[in-house]
Amino acid sequence: MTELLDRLPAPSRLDDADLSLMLTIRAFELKLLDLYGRGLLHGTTHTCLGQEYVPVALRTLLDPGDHVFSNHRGHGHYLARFGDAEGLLAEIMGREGAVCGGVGGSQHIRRDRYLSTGVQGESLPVATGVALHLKRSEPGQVACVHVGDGTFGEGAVYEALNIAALWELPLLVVVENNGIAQSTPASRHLAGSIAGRAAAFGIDHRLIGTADVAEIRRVLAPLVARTRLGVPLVVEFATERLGPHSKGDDTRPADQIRRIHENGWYARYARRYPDHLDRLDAEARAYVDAVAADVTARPPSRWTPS
Ligand SMILES: Cc1ncc(C[n+]2csc(CCOP(=O)(O)OP(=O)(O)O)c2C)c(N)n1
Repeated sequence: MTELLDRLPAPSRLDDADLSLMLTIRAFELKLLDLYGRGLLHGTTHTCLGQEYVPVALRTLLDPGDHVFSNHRGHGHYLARFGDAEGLLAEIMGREGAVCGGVGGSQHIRRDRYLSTGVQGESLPVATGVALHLKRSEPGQVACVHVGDGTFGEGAVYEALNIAALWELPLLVVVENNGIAQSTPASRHLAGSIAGRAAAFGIDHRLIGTADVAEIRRVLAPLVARTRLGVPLVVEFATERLGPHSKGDDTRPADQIRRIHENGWYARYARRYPDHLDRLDAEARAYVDAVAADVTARPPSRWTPS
């Protein structure tokens, strides 16, 4: 996968809003690991370091009437949808202002048409049901669901794909294939391919091997427009997980991680547009520092079951 990314041409220049969002997501995730390291966070968390561009690229292809189903690695999905770093950090830290009163934490967030879950494979059937509802009641809207390559081993995924194809549902399945599931490389858990599995249900599949946001949008725009008409789609991003699975549990050799760093969107962009990256990165980090200082000082969140 690294080799695939390595052969790509230099990225095209991002507009400020996209780059700023990608850098804010990265700064947010780095801040979480820092807070954990200092004993200020509890439970677990899974960062999307390296994969930030996926929800940012999709952002302009989705509209507020679409549903987004996220997974355990969902902070970037949330921030790309709402841009609400305060509410998310407060949720993760269990502080006042938390999106879900602090009971959802890192992995279980519901807001408007956004839902995340830490249960692998749970979201596909739920998103399929919502896609059926959308087809009947709000034609033109899609249900977009993010899953990892490891989650493609869950049986529920196939029941959902079967129904989505059979009933021609507006379901957009985004597979963030980072080549590893916790500590198991895809070569050890995935027989065949994601493309082959989609094909088995007659579902169209696209492999995205670039982190270039403009290029991703160019390729996906017509396909997402078609999904809105009831043609389900599996989009597989050949991506890389830069950080550990959760906090300190990276089983990969150091030189592999170094290569992922060097080939990732951040390093590529920094080499091509150093001034643009430095300016917006400094702003993103300062913003996240301020959010963290503010949220850390807040009292615990309260939640009353209704
Ligand atoms: C039903 C279920 N089984 C196991 C787990 C534990 N678990 C959490 S993340 C994960 C690996 C997921 O891998 P993948 O889908 O490739 O996503 P990635 O972590 O690479 O983003 C596992 C096994 C879980 N959360 N839910």
